[in-house]
Amino acid sequence: MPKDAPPATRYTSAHWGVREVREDAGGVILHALADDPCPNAIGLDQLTPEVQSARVRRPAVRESWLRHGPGADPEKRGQERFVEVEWDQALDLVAAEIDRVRQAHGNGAIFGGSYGWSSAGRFHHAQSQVHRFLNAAGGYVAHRNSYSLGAATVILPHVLMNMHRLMECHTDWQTLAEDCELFVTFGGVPDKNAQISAGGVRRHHLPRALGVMRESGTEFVNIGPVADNLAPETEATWIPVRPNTDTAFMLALAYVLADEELLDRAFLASHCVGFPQFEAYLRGESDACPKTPDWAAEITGAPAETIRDLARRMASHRTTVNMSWSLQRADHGEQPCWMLVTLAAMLGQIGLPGGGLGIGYGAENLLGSRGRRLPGPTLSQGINEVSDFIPVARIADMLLTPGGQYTYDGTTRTYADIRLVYWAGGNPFHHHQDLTRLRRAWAKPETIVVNEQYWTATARHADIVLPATTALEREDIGYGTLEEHIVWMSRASEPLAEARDDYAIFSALSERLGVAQRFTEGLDAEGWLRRLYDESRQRMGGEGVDLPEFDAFRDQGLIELPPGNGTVMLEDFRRDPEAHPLETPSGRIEIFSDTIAAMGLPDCGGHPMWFAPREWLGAPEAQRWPLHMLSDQPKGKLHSQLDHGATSMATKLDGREPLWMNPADAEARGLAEGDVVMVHNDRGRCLAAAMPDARIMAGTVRMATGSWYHEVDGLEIAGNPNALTADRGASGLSQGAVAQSCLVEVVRFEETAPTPAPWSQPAFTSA
Ligand SMILES: Nc1nc2c(c(=O)[nH]1)N[C@H]1C(S)=C(S)[C@@H](COP(=O)(O)OP(=O)(O)OC[C@H]3O[C@@H](n4cnc5c(=O)[nH]c(N)nc54)[C@H](O)[C@@H]3O)O[C@H]1N2
Ligand SMILES: Nc1nc2c(c(=O)[nH]1)N[C@H]1C(S)=C(S)[C@@H](COP(=O)(O)OP(=O)(O)OC[C@H]3O[C@@H](n4cnc5c(=O)[nH]c(N)nc54)[C@H](O)[C@@H]3O)O[C@H]1N2
Ligand SMILES: [Mo]
Repeated sequence: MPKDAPPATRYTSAHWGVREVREDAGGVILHALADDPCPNAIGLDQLTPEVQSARVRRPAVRESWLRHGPGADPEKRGQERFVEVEWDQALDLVAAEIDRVRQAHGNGAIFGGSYGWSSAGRFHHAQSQVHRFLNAAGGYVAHRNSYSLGAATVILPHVLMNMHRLMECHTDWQTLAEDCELFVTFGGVPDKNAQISAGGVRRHHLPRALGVMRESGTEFVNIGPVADNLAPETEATWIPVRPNTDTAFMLALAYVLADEELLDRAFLASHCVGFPQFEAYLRGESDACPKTPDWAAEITGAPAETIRDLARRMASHRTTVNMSWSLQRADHGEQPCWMLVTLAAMLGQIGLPGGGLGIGYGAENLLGSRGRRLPGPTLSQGINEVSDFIPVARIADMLLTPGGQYTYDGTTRTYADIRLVYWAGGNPFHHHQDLTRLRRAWAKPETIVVNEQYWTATARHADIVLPATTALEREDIGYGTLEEHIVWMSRASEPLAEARDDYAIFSALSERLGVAQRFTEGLDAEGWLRRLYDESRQRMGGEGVDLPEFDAFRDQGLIELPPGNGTVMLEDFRRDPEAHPLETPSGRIEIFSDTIAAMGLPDCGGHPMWFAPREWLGAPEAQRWPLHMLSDQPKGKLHSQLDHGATSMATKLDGREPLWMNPADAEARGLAEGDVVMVHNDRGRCLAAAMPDARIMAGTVRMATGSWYHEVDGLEIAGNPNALTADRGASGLSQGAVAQSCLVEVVRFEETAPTPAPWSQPAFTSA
């Protein structure tokens, strides 16, 4: 570098964006990248005193646990005081407890599933770190799948393809702008959600990509209970339908295609299996119920004529059909995925530019990106000697019913008897459904250890809390699939108080457990960063992408990776299904699946079907709980992260989460904007601020997830929708989470509303 060159720009990265790190007299300031077409402000507030004030500063142990040992007064978790202790004492306690449990009960009594998004860096990724550590220590009960895609991940490999591969092969935005005439989406294309990609976003594509599509002539139709999830630039037509009834709507579209012979029978014969069985169901030959538009109108609330017109338009245009991931986070969540694939197959445009399907355009920035799929850096988690796992959202069932049986993807499984839970990089008291039930389940294990940066509800409900550094306090490598960059994440600030890297914490524990070599392989953090980078550099070299050497990379900071040439989903398969078969048993799209039919499940059959959700506006319970509550992803943050920062707080009313509702529903309850309301059902009660808005259909209310759970005498006061949601599996196939199937009632809160204050330090006492 020449002597007078200005210092190189420094960067950091988070799931919501790559940031420039600048320093002035006032300290470190984070900036969005100047050439990001749709920058956001998430996390720019991370170093503010409000945010830092909720940090875990020192290792802490719950008072009873410290005095009386494992299993002491577990029902007091979340209410008791903590005692701050020295690092050595905390590490000794955790190591001894892991050792006790594995000696007495085996590693199969340790739940290390530890779901959560953690931070963006590829090395200091807490979930990978805790899994690698527990593997080194003999293994743990793991989790499968995600809260994001619980049902889709299980159904799609049977009928189309693996969900991860599907995410990466979505037809890109530019191709859609060139070739898509009609974009029909169930659940919008929410630009609030595309702010995120796992690993970090370099350039945010929405809503510009949608604007370009519109300018190029694409017409948009948005089907679903809310209209504000598709950018105004699209000038979309909104067809309101009741929550969780999309499958019925799609079935009726399919009925019209079949009835008016608007379907592509040649494609169904050459590229699919099982259409005849499905057609018999569609026409009502197998169940005496033809899935006509009139039938669907009753269920969805959309006029039959609207459905008929749309089906005809879809058949006569180059059409992409899309659904948001939220549709499958519901009772029978497999069905909308399977039905969407079936509908696209009937239109016969799969594999054509601008035609076919999308599962989750808008859910993350990477969907529709032109980035190339490249071998980025990954930390190996090692080998788990315990083969046991749960579908991720079955955690409370497992803790409450050890030895209990359940079905999953064609197998019958038994819940383990868990004595120790270790969590790092996730917030179950944000992400799990029915938090009152989770609290009961959480009182079962003898010990709960949590590594956290902040005093979240999960940290407060632990026995031992170890303070973790944030991504800003360590060096790392940022990389996200299809994001077109790899970035050296500089240390922007020193670790707060006594916080340590998860890697340092697990290194110290592995030392105490005699497995240091297996965990660290003799490397410090920098050694690992060099290794991960060098491995990725070599693999990228094999793909014709030349990366600089490690030291040059570190100096340079941000490296652009070459974009791809555009993608058309399943182009090869369309051209030659023999040469490019799918990974399904038949190699074709399975509209009927022998595999699934053979499972004999009451709640998922051999082809897509309409099953009434267990909770929805058509259920008898809707007499008592007349509003369907959707709980979607928050605009001003990622999940619960930085809930107390200025960007997130700006989305609230007086520190309370808004509850969006139709003006007619508000008026019927005498509510005006900002009124404090109580949202309630048999499972729980929580406070929110009324927000009347005509872009949500009558009968539906919507509240974002992410407010830190703050419960006072059975009332959640910050506005966490998981105080109300139901904790049950989507079906016996996937056992996915069903956050979006939830009935509630809303009333004005007549008492003085307590001020939410979950973002503070817990009560401490001395030993
Ligand atoms: N009702 C309802 N509930 C939902 C959903 C919904 O639609 N409706 N959506 C679901 C979905 S899709 C998801 S993915 C989940 C998300 O749920 P989570 O992924 O659990 O949510 P986060 O808030 O991102 O939790 C990450 C936690 O890790 C901590 N953390 C970050 N970096 C580090 C680190 O380096 N080390 C350590 N030790 N900790 C760190 C953060 O402080 C934070 O507490 O929520 C689910 N819950
Ligand atoms: N800013 C931000 N972005 C995020 C996240 C975040 O926390 N913050 N989380 C990320 C994660 S982990 C995930 S998994 C994705 C999730 O992506 P999605 O699951 O797609 O996101 P949601 O916001 O839950 O829902 C999308 C839209 O679907 C609507 N909807 C809900 N139920 C129904 C229904 O039954 N029918 C129809 N037609 N529409 C329905 C919702 O009201 C919402 O407008 O988002 C990612 N993006
Ligand atoms: Mo997710």
